[in-house]
Amino acid sequence: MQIERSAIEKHNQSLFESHRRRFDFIAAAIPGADEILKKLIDFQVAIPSWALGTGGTRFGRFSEGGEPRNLEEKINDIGLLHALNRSSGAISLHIPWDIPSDPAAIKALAAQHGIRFDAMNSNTFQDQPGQALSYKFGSFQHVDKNVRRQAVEHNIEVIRHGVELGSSALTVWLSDGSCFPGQLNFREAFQRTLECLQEVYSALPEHWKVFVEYKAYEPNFYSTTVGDWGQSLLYASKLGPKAFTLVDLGHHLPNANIEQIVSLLLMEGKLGGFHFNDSKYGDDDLTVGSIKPYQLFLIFNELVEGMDARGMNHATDLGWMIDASHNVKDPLEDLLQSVEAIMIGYAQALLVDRAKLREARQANDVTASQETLQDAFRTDLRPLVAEARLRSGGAIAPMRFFRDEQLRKKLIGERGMKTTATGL
Ligand SMILES: [Mn+2]
Repeated sequence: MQIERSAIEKHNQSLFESHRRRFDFIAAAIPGADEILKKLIDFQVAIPSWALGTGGTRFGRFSEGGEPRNLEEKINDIGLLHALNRSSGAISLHIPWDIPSDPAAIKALAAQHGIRFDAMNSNTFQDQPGQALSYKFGSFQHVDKNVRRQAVEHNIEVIRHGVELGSSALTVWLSDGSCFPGQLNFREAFQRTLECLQEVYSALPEHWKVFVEYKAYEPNFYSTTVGDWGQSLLYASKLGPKAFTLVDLGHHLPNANIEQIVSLLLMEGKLGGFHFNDSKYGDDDLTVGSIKPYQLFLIFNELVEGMDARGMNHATDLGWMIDASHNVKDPLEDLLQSVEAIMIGYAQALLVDRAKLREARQANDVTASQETLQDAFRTDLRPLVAEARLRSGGAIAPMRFFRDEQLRKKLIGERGMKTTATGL
């Protein structure tokens, strides 16, 4: 399904007057609105290929209907998001759920939608049909070197797929760990994992990066072999300059100070990418900004400050991805909400008065420091985000467009009610 340009224009015309009033008001009230707009227009968030279908839990899965049945349809769905918000111009592919049968055709289709290929994701946390050896007791940490070899070869195959598509990064998330005390020798598990990562690292093409994603627990519940940012940083440091830590917001123990983690990783030049989502308890994979929008803002605040301190390009120097699962919402609506929340958090961080904050900190004025941050966080920048969309050809109100045009109903008409996207 292609969205007609004229439909977006009609939508924008109908909302233009009220949008203009709101935008003019905020643009006059804040400093540097034009600079913020430029940065918002450049900022793109990759949509993961596994997030376009309805997610589920081990208790059940309730399909929305009209889900993409193959990689082509997934790219078309991201094309639809990108046409509306102009901020979803990238896809993060999962192998083997989304192996392109014809890479050139897939690349051309993505290009038609203005979508590039962000980090590739390998999978050694599941056994695939026909797979020789099982990952039940881990992959890179496994005591059997043949299992480790199989896992390394899979990752190298993922790199090959990525090269064909023009990607330039590999994300490795391992479910390796142990469920019970005594099951693993921690040191030996670490060493085996490091050796496998080194083999994958040496297979990286020039200009490629590898992101080592950590997770505190699940599916292993006693120990995880890449369990936190310290362990990830240890691997990334031992691997070399192409290796970085990837932060998934849902992969921490409760109440972890993620903004501080981000700040220090950036300081060390070892923050590679992000998986955005939100959570109440654990790796809940909820809509970005739905539970803790202030935390999201504080993270962006450190990102902006830390990237500026290193002279980094906000849009291109880190991998920005969503990693979420949509159990009770329409996946496309959920993704529209997530991207919107990311853009708002980013815009608010750009608004922080850095000079004032520095001054307050130097004076040990804790109250003024908090006020400075909250001034930005409590400013409604939605009209600015909408203006960035408008200027880059998107819709003023993507969610409204999605509903008014009954896009899900149209997708169900095209694809049917009983469809299942590949993935978990
Ligand atoms: Mn993740």
